[in-house]
Parts: sequence; C-alpha cells; structure tokens
Amino acid sequence: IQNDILKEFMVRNTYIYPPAESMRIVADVIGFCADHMPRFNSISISGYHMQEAGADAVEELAFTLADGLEYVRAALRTGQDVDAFAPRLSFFFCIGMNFFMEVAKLRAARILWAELMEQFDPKKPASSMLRMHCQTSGVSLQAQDPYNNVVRTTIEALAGVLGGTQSLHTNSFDEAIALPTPFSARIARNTQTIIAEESQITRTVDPLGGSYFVERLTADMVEAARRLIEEVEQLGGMTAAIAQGMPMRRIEESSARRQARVERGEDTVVGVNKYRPEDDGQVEALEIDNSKVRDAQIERLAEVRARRDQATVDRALEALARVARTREGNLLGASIEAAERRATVGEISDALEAAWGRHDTRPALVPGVYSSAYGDHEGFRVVRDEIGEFRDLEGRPPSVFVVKMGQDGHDRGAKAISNAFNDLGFDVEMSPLFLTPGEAAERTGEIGADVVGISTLAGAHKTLVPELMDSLKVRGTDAVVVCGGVIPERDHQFLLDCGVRAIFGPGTDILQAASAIMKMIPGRNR
Ligand code: B12
Repeated sequence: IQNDILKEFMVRNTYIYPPAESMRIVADVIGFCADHMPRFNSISISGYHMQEAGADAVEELAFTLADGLEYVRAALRTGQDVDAFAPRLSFFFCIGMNFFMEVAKLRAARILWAELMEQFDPKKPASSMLRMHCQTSGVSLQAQDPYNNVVRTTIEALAGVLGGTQSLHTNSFDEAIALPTPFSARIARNTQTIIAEESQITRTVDPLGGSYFVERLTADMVEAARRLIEEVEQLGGMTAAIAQGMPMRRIEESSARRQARVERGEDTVVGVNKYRPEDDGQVEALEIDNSKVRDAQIERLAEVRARRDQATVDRALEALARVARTREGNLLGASIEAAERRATVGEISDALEAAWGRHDTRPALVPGVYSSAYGDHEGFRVVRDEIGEFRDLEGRPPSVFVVKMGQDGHDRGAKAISNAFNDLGFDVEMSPLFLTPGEAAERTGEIGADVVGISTLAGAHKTLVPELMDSLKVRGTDAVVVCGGVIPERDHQFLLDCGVRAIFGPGTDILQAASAIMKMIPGRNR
C-alpha cells in the first residue's frame, strides 16, 4: 500500500491534510493491516520519489530509513506491538545509472535497517529484515534518441537485481515522451523476464558480496547515511525535519548540482549533451483524450450514485468523520465501511477534510543553489549580463511567473527553472501547485509578469494551455507565454497555434532557455 505520506510532503506533492492527521492515517492503515490483513504490505516506505526529485544516493537512503523510523514510532504510539507490524513494512528504492553505487545502496539499506530496529527490541528476526521493491529511474530516461533508454533501463535493472531487490519495476523507453504504449511496455516487461529467465543471475544471493570495491562502497554508504540519519534525529525526527524544510533543501541542492553538471558537460548523458544524433527519430507516443476520460468517469460516478442508498452512505460518512474528530476507531476500517456502501473516494476524502482542514503550502525559492552549482561558468555570466542590460535599460528586472496547473505534482523542473532564473537576475514568482487556468491568469495580471512559463508534465497541456490563453486574453494581459515539461512533439504545433511562443522539453539547457526567453520580452526602451 503506498501509505508513505512523509515523502509526499517532501517530494511527491500529493497530500490533503496537515502532517499530524496524515501520520494518523498511516498508523491506522498499518494497524488495520496487522489486525485484519496480515499478509498485506501495510506501507511502502519510499526513496524512489526522492531520487527522482533530485536526491543523491546517500540522501535517498538516509531520508527513507529516517521516514521508516518515524512510521515505526507512530505505529507504536497507537499501542501496536512491534512484531505485529514490522515484518510487513516494505521499502521502495530508485535505481539510477550509477551502477555500483546503487548496488551498494541496497546492501547498505539492509545493514542499517537491522541496526536501527534494535532500539525497538523486536523478538522476530523478520521485524528487522528490510524487504524492498525497486523501480528503475524515470528521470535518467531521455526524450532525445529514446531507444537508448532500453539500454539504460537494462543496466539499472541489473543493479537492482545484483543489489538483491525482492521485486522490480522497469520503465518504458518512451518515459520522457508520454505514458507507455503496449509496445514500449512489452519491451520494459521483457527486460525483466530476460534477466530473470535467461541470464541466470538471479540464482545467486548477493553475487557481488566480497568484491573489495563493492564492500568498501557499501561501508562508506552505511557510514554517510548513518551520519545523515543522526542529523535528522537531532532535529527531532523526520516530521520535524520536513517542517523545517531540511530534506527538501538538500534534495533541491543535489538536483541543481546535477542540472549544472549535465549542462556543463561534466556528467555525460548520451544523445543529450554528447553524441547527439542529427535526428532523434520519432517514436509512436500514446495519446489520451482527457475529455473522454473525464466524461466516462463522470458517467460511472452518476451510475454509482443513482444505484446506492444515499441514507446509508450519509451515515457511513458521518461515522468516518466522527472517527476522524474523536480519534476513536480506525480510519481505514471506517473508510472501508463507507466504500462498501458506495461512497466515492472524493466523498471519503471530503469527510476527512471537513474534520481536519487542508494543508496548504507555498513554494519558496532557494537563492544561490543554481549559481553556486554553476560556479564561474562563462555561459552563466553571459546570460546574467544580458539580463543586467535589460534591467539597466528598463529600470527593473524582467519578470517571470512559473506556473503549475491542474493535477500535476511534478515540480522538479519548475523549481530548477525558477531557482536558476532567479539566480540569473529575473524577478521570479513560482506558483503553488494545482492552479486553475483562471487563477494563473489572474495572478499573472496582478504581478504584471513579462513571461508566463508553464511547466506541464501530466499530459493535460492540450486542455489547460488553451484555457489559460483565453483567460489571459479576457484580462487583457499580453505576457509572453512559453511552455516546458513533457509535451510530445505532435502537440507542439497545437500549442504554438494557441499563442505559445516556445516549447522547452526534457533535456532543455536552462541557460539557453533563459537567453531565448530574454529575446522574446519586448521592453519599452529596448
Ligand atoms: C521525476 C518524475 C516524477 C517524480 C516527481 C518529483 C518532483 N517533485 O518533481 C515522482 C516520482 C514523484 C513522480 C510521480 C508521478 N509521475 Co512522474 N515523472 C517524472 C519524470 C521521470 C521526470 C520529470 C523530471 O523531473 N525531470 C527533470 C526535470 C529537471 O525536467 P523537466 O521537468 O522536464 O524540466 C526541464 C524541461 O522540460 C524544461 N522545463 C520544464 N518546465 C519548464 C518551465 C519553463 C518556464 C521553461 C522555460 C522550461 C521548463 O526545462 C527543465 C530543465 O531541463 C517524468 C518522465 C521524464 N523522464 O520526463 C515522469 C512523468 C512526468 N510522470 C508521470 C506520471 C504518470 C507520474 C505519476 C502519476 C505516477 C504515479 N502513478 O504515481 C506520479 C504523479 C505525482 C503527482 N503528484 O503529480 C508521467 C506523466 C504522463 C503524461 N505526461 O502523460 C511521466 C511523463 C512518465 C511516463 N511516461 O509515464 N514523477
């Protein structure tokens, strides 16, 4: 069960309720599973999302295990016995391209978890055994020369298997383009079956154990992660560390360093910053009609609502809200009761929100992250001077509003752009997540932004962008609009026809994007 809320607050961005109430959901799910569904893995404690958001291997390992400690403590506080739930805690790691580092990370995870669990005095050996699922990295996969991604995923899958993962997910080669097609999903699946059934490498437990290099790397990883976990503990544990913004800041710094290393050519990405083919070659990309999906879902909801007994639904939702308010009873048990009476996920979520309210967060810029990662690079200075010229001429810096709209929690790209543009001298505002196009247009008018930079990765650009353009027009705003994120090439012309001036997809060099955008801003005196 993907019941790990701390990584949502940190990097995945799908949360509704405040942290304390959210932690209660986690503990109640663990408790309900221990009592009624003992063979379910009651939580998947995830580092995957951290690496995908930019964390390095030590950060991913340390923050994940520190999250695990927090969940054990939350479950113990509800009176559960450690041996009743700990064997069913499950972990989830990301496997990137740094092959031996990833093998060492998985080996270090098992050593550290057994060590960390000692403080809870478990009696069953299974309570201290770290079991994991691994997924190959999505962010390592590129839109450029996309068949290279089959090779990347194979290398990553091998690291997962040699590191001893219990289960594995392999991504499709069209990861940076759209949701997978049946063909790309088959290749991803077959990457696993070939490893599992042809290569014979799964026959040996820990086959790299004893290699000097791997043992050294594992020991170093244990040491470095132990230090970082200790740092988190000093802050009062992961919930407190997240409230203070510590893990997010570290991850953002690592993300900025990686972006700068790729742009400076220090980290090779084949087909992106080295060995660029003349033609990337188009691959078939899955197309989904958002309106059709929405209409079909609304129809199904209407059918369910028409067939159910509303009075029993209302009673079940009231009972759930009471459990939420009084802390008596189990939240998952009460939610299952409501679902069995055909309450919808939306209604169940609303019942909890009525009791607890909504957790609202505002994104903050992290000044200096990008410029220090970039160092004294010539290209960085050139773009900064270009922006300085604008400021001197116009008496103000050029302003950019970086916008996230719709159900899209991907903010790594938006943050990378916002922090980099800010360090380059733009006046940047980063929107909160999940704006409607109307809200985005209104805020653009309020701040008088020169540029609206839409960052869109969830496949809703063909719905949200035209709506934003209309709303901007209605308000008489003439800001330059550009888009970035995962936008299949076949949709580019559609967006350009809507009035979008440029599209910056995955693999965009930020300095080049900043320079291109500068040239689009009219300015009174330029
Ligand atoms: C990292 C990632 C995640 C991370 C996000 C972490 C975070 N905090 O951002 C995690 C693991 C949490 C995640 C979760 C999910 N993801 Co995801 N994710 C990705 C991934 C692998 C990389 C995106 C990324 O961060 N790249 C690195 C940044 C730096 O690049 P970027 O955003 O592209 O930005 C660059 C350019 O695009 C451009 N740019 C971007 N914005 C802007 C704005 C301006 C103004 C400018 C000038 C330029 C610009 O410049 C940037 C620098 O180069 C993509 C696939 C891919 N390889 O692109 C899938 C992808 C976006 N995810 C996808 C999905 C489905 C999901 C989930 C729904 C999966 C699930 N079922 O749980 C969830 C949704 C979470 C949510 N709350 O919305 C799909 C979306 C499908 C679609 N578009 O049709 C994708 C495309 C993968 C796929 N093919 O299936 N994901």
